[in-house]
Amino acid sequence: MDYKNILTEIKDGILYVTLNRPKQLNALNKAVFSEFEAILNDAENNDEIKGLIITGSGEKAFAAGADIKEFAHFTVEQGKELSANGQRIFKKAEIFKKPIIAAVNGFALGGGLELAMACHIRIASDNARFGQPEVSLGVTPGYAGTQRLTQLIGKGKAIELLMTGAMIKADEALKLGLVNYVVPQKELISKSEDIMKTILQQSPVAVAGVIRCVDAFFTDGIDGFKTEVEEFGKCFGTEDFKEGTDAFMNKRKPDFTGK
Ligand code: DAK
Repeated sequence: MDYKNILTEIKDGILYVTLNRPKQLNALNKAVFSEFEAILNDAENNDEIKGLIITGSGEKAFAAGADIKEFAHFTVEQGKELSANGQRIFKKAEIFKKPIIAAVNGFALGGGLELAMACHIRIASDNARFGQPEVSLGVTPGYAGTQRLTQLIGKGKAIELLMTGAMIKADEALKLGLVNYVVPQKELISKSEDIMKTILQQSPVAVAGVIRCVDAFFTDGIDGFKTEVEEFGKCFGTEDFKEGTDAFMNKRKPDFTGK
């Protein structure tokens, strides 16, 4: 896979996705979005890839937001299109059937934080900074920041961060539940790998089911409890379930195939 704005590498079943515009603090322009979508599409069908770790190039930024220089002169219609397109792509990440971890290695602002929030798990380096500064630019967040921040940290603190545009440090993000762990920057990828490897030892079928069930909690018109009944029931027809229970009863480690 060869992209201009994103680096990719597959190692031990993990696809490393590195946003690669370090001089622009990995700001997300249209090209990044379309490359990211192509990467997700490819990863979905590539059996070699079991999970994704997304990070930013350099030591300063995960992504400092949507590319302000690119959208500065957009019309109302272009603004709506930009937002709808970004939301669609980030939703793809949120309901992706393979686990996605955001390794947040610096600024995660605006669209950058929205991308991190669309991932299943967020690990931050101790120099990471988080915020939705869009109001300072005269726009509301456009890639579902108002929705996912509220889901993750609750209305009271979310609306404060969204209305003030304030930036918070990694330790505060941890307290708020915005990130799962904070580690020194040099340990960021290894911590992300540890968590990913633990997930990859589980049944991929069951992990994908968990992703769908959790998403159902937040999806209008879908009963998450019913979704769980369905997902739970489906597992009984899988090879992974037979393998998992057999391994338990025979006191051995399971070897899941994801079937
Ligand atoms: N876009 C484009 N370039 C950016 C950028 C961004 N978001 N953030 C940084 N850069 C560029 C800077 O312009 C600078 O480039 P040069 O001037 O050297 O060419 C380079 O990256 C280094 O940045 P700084 O020199 O500013 O570095 P500092 O360490 O001094 O400051 C900073 C770091 C992160 C505090 C600062 O760069 C900053 O405040 N950046 C902007 C952060 C921000 O406001 N982010 C939110 C972007 S708004 C929408 C849909 C979605 C969105 C909006 C509308 N519609 C549907 C309409 C989403 C909006 C956002 O994400």
